[in-house]
Amino acid sequence: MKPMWKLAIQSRLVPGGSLREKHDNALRYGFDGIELSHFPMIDAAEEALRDGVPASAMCSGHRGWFIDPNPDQVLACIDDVKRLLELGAQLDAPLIIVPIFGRTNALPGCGTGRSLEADMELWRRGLREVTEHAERVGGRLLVEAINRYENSVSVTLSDAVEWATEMDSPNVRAMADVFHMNIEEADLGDSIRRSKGSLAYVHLADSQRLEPGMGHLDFGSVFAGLAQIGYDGWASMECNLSGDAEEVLPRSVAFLRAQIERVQRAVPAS
Ligand code: LER
Ligand code: MN
Repeated sequence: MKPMWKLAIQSRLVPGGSLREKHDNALRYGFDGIELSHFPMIDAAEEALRDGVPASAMCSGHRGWFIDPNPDQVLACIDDVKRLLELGAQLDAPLIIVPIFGRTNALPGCGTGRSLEADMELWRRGLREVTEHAERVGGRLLVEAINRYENSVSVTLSDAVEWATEMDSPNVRAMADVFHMNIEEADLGDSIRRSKGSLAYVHLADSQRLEPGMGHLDFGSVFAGLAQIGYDGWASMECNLSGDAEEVLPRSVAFLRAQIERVQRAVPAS
């Protein structure tokens, strides 16, 4: 039976001195591709283009944040995101974005220094600006939801879907990260089913953010949800590794493929 989803892994997790070597090692471990996860991302995207290395997506890696406490860093973020959209259009790889990483109202003294309303308005303005650029250059954006301890603006999958939907653009979609969902969602499969129409990418990790197979996350529920909405995109491992990549990555990809096969047998795709 044809596998429903392509499995990727973040490039930082794969041994290799170049993206080409990382890509080839990832395929040898059983993955279908790599997601770029570098800082600065612009350098990695340029290397991928130069060496003809395909990428499933680019994960942030720009300067600053859309709601950075420092206004200069907000401008730097938008500049880099625009450049990454141009490179992503040539690579055919979407750019994963979040409002900010590591600033949250859920922990004392960790906010941005603005009100939640002001943060939301700044994010809305930035997202609108980069959406218009994406449309001009043919790039794609994925709005990710990350848990309450990492930001306060795009926390649940329905938040990410709402932000993406508000942009009303074929170039902007939502993405799910099951590690964050395991903290924020009551039912992983249900939340995925409700994201139908907007969901365009998935990050995979186990409950403690080690590689899938090492924790108690309900991958059966995740994959059943994806099957039920007829998802046919990438699912990419973003996690920490419990041991040597050569040993743990082939084991984890085999675990994922077994889970997917089980769901594929049980749930007819819609
Ligand atoms: C951060 O926790 C995360 O999940 C990344 O994908 C954010 O870009
Ligand atoms: Mn993620």
